[in-house]
Amino acid sequence: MRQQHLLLPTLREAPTEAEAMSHQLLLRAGYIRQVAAGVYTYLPLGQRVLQRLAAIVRSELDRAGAQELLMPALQPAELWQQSGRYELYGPELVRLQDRHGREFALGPTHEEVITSLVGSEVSSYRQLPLTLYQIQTKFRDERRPRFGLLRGREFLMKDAYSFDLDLEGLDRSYRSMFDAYVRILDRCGLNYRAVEADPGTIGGEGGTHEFMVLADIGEDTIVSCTNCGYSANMEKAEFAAARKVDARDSDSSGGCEDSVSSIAAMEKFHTPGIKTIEELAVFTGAAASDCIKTLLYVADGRLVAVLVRGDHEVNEIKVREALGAQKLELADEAAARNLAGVSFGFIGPVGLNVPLLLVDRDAANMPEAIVGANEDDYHMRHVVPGRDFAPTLVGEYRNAAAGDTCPHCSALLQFHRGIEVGHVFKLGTRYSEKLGATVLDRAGQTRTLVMGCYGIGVSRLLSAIVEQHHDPNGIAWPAAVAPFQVHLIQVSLKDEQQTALAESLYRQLREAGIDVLLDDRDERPGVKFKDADLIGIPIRVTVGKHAAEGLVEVKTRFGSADAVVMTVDELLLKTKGVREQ
Ligand code: 9G3
Repeated sequence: MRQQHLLLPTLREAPTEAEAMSHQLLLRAGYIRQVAAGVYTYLPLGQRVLQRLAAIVRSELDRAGAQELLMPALQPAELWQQSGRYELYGPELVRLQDRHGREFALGPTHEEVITSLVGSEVSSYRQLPLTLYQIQTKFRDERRPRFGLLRGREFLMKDAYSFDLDLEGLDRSYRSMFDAYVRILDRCGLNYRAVEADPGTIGGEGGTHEFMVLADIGEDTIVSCTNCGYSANMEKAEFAAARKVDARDSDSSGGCEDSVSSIAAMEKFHTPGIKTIEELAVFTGAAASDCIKTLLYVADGRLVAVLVRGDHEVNEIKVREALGAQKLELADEAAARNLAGVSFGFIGPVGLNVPLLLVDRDAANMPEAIVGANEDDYHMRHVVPGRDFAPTLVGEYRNAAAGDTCPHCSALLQFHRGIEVGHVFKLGTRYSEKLGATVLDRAGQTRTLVMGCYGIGVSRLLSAIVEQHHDPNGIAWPAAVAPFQVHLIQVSLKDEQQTALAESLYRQLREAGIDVLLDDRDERPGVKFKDADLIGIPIRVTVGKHAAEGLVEVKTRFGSADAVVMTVDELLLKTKGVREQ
């Protein structure tokens, strides 16, 4: 392609509104433009990368035996009512009416449509296993669209659905998709982890894994073992229980019982305006780990207090599971006032009037603690769990934290930020039951299909790759996904020898099956090279001062190696097979 007539509007300055580096670079390098919050146009270069990604996804899914189809974005509300999800999802589900007043949704995902289809069209076990997929635009009205393509309201997703007769079949289908995802992300040149995840509201019965691209901008925290390969997202991550006796308690001979008698009676003290653990630690000179945080939640309508050590964070998934609750939300400040007559910062467990008091194991094991006094501007010290308040339940209700060790091998856990680009779920029969997807088995018995579902955010993948493949000058695409393989730059349009060589090379490279972008613009060399660095095509070929001798300068976008002067034949040899790696 000739750059002169290519719609490739590069920007000198980083757009101020773009928080993520990938968002800035995709705007600056002319890959995308924003149309509305979380809604983007893919310019020609952006579209080329999306097509490359889609091709990688297709080839690996086809290889795994999945079949491509295309379902509508416009979905009748009835299907969502049948699955029970029309009410379950709030404003995130984009709803609309047709001219007759019939209700529809713009598909945020396609479990309903596909299960209904397979329910009508598949009737025998002989047609199984079956995995179907599509690459299609999805709609989710996110509260906070952010980071460009990383959290959009309209985005491109590959979604796949497997149908099996039994759980063993599901395990095979799941494994085969999992393996395809590994190959896809490897081909995209990504540094990622497949982590154990929580099935969330979609309600999986078996396992679920997330594929997380390691990047600081990522909205998720990944916990992984430094020794054995265990990795999970923060919601799901477990850790080995700490030893019962605290290090500070080294003069006591054993368990809490011995030390309790030596601890003073609890005592209220004045802490004017001190509302956070950080303020409390500064004010008292104690460590955050000497304090206990008390948080109020509403679990399926019931009020619950959850206690964790001051330096720990509550894990709401673990709390929800311990309570067997569907829904868990932080209570609002009015509830705190109502209950204890105090504001949030001064709530504590002593004499607190809640039916359920969940205490994290590490908080329960503290010899003594500083807690809120349930009175504005006061805290209590020398509070002994068990002596001064009685937990309803003690368990693991917190997130893993620095210093925690692996639940399997006890090595130290480490933490990374990650961008979720893929997710595989074992769904079970939840949708097939509701939407009546059954087949007859070998014995002529009716069996409900066992499903899995598998997603890859294709547009998110594009951003995630840029997060991992850039430098201060711009993007540096892995060859397999680059919009072009070679960027051919003619330094001066006035030099006839350069024109002759550039045109002949352009033709020869294309004849060799290589995607070439020819910079034939009448611009200063500095502008051309700056744009080339920004755009990030892997191989840069400059036709300049050596053109008369038939020589070109070749430089790769990544690595610091200097440009190499070579003949056209050497170049043709070098560019052969760059895509295949
Ligand atoms: C909705 C809305 C938002 C949603 C969903 C439904 C996320 C929803 C989970 C999934 C699960 C899998 C197929 C591909 C793999 C992932 N956000 N999820 O179901 F109505 Cl508004 O989409 N779907």
